[in-house]
Amino acid sequence: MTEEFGLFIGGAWTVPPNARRFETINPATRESVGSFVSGTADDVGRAIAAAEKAFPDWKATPAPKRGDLLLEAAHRLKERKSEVGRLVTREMGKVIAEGLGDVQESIDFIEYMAGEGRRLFGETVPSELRSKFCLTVRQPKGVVACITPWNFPTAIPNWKIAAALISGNTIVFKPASNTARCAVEVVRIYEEAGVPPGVLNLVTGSGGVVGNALVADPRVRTISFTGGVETGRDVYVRGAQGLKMVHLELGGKNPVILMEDADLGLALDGVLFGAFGTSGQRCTATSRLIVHEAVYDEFLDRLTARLDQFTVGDPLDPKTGMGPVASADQERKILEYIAVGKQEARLRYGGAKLTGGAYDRGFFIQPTIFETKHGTRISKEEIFGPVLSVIRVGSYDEAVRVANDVDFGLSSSIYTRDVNRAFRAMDDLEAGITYINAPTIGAEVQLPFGGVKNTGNGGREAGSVAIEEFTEIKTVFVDFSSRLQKAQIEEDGGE
Ligand code: TXE
Repeated sequence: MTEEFGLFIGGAWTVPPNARRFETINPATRESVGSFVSGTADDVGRAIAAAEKAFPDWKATPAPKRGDLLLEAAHRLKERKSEVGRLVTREMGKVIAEGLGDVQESIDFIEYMAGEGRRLFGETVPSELRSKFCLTVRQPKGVVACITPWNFPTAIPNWKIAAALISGNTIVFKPASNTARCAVEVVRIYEEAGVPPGVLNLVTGSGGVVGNALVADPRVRTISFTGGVETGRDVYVRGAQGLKMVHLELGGKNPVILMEDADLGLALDGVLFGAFGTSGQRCTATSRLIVHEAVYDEFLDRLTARLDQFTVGDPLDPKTGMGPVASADQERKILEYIAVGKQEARLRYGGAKLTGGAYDRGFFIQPTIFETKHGTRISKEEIFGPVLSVIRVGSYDEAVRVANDVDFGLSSSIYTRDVNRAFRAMDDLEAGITYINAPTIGAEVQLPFGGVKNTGNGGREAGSVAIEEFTEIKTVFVDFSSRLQKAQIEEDGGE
């Protein structure tokens, strides 16, 4: 019997009359995980109204007290880490070590943001006039919408929710439909921690209905969105009609550059983890390997030999290297790209859906490597699956040219022992994140996360800057001279 879940509006789990439902499934087995309400525009309206009602009191709650609530949430999540980590793996398909990592990232970020409650720094700035004091304070924006994808089903929602809450906003949270059960658990943690009614609301349902209603409603001032480029662009354009702040975290086509002087053993571990961790379904996944010709053949031989040892299968088994991809849609899209790759490039490894036995129940694809020239579709478009494009280059300059010649700029990496070259790469790579001698994945919550070009529109999540997305800066002038003083205008009226 599939467990049924409602919407969380105004502090209560509710099921609207005549609600339509959808189910999520385990992508390794197709077993049902839970049944959820397909929210309507009406439900979104009620959630926004609840958030609006809760806002004044939450705004007035001292930020350190808001921080206490976050600490309590982090504490509860810590106690339930293994249970929630297993749920992430069951509903999304990433291997259990990564499912637990997803939850740990949530815990780390919630704790980090709790501390922000005792900072939320403004500035004091000198005035050009006597007896005048100038400062800035941060204020919340009001009702914010958090729209999230399925690839980090607890971490990405928590990146948004914890930053929005500590800043004093109230929230309507709309998760990706195929990880709705994880979203329920995220909300329950805050509920158990004592979040006041209406401060955090959850409306499950489709992007077309729930997402659109959130974007269209004038009461929502800020939209924080992580997902695909096309959806993000659409949300941005429609949000602009209402002059909303729209914060976007979109795709990547992240390169590892491997120079001739690199530690190849180190790079081997990094590329395997970067390309095939989470079945390649991370926005920072290593999807291009740009290799100097001097080490090209040796490295590829070693890489494919390592893949022969790699197990694809049950993500709950700790020995499994790679689980299924997240959904039937993901499987179809990735297999389409593999078919394109077979036309335009040389298939070096994998390249097929895994079938037979337990594989037939889920969405399993072989780790896949193509050798390709730069410029093919598979070398430039985001595939979001376990597919690595390898490109041969003759020099550092060529490697950087190739690395930068894509529409995205999220993460990047170079393996080299030459310190000068490493520092040059920090400057030269067009990306929001550059790793030296480490793969393109591995964000830490205390550092900003985001990218350039089509990866977003300039904002950053995580780190101390996470609150910028969710706060307005108010400038305050205090004139204690007891007379009218005029900035920029001479006292005697002269020039
Ligand atoms: O994302 P979508 P999907 C990429 C990746 C993937 C593709 C599609 O390439 O294959 O995007 O994934 C909600 N108004 N990334 O379908 O559609 C939707 O319900 C408002 C990269 O999951 O962008 C979900 O909650 N919201 C990315 C969220 O938007 C709408 C991570 C994201 O859905 C909406 C995930 C609308 N009109 C996917 N339509 C990364 N790089 O991290 C949908 N949504």
